[in-house]
Amino acid sequence: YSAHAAPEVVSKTILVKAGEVYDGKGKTVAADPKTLGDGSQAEAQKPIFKLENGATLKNVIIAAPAADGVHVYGNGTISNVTWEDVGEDALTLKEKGTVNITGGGAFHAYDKVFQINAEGTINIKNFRADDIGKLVRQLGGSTFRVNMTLDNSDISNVKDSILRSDGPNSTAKITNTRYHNVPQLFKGFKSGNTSES
Ligand code: DGU
Ligand code: CA
Ligand code: CA
Ligand code: CA
Repeated sequence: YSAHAAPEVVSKTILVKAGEVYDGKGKTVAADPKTLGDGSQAEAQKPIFKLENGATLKNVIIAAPAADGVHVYGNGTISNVTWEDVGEDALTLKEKGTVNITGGGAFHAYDKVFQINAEGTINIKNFRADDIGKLVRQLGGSTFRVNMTLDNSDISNVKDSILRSDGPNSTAKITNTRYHNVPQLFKGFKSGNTSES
């Protein structure tokens, strides 16, 4: 059950060009499983949205199947985007940059919500996440620096941890956030590189 109209089915990745804004005005989209992916844990699915450097994605609900979600190349702004049922993952940073995520939420992520595959910063604010493996994961075994912040959010029913990295120089900061059924806030960071208040 979901309280919105049938999603608009996206069969080819929507490109949001450098510096441009894609405003969904509250519409719901989903991936065509035949072309983008079925939203399972299979790797190499395609994203519904590809953001070039400096692009903005806002006011969109991503329904199932969500395939590989959103790919960000460089800096990106994500505002009021809700993943109703995260696919392989919800968003991936593919090239060095800063991603600012404000509002919205992510639900039913079997493993990762935000996957960080390049050096950079991810700032998450006013966000809701429920029934997830991890909220942010820096690519396993990578040593580039990633700074993660989470502020004024509500996180529940986490299997692993909220923020996770193996990178010796990566940092994580959580402020003013509520938790329910969260086994660990941080995992894999060097001691002294995390803070919570
Ligand atoms: O162990 O499979 O980073 O989805 C490595 C993982 C990783 C993928 C990938 C992704 O390579 O999860 O962007
Ligand atoms: Ca993956
Ligand atoms: Ca899911
Ligand atoms: Ca992925």
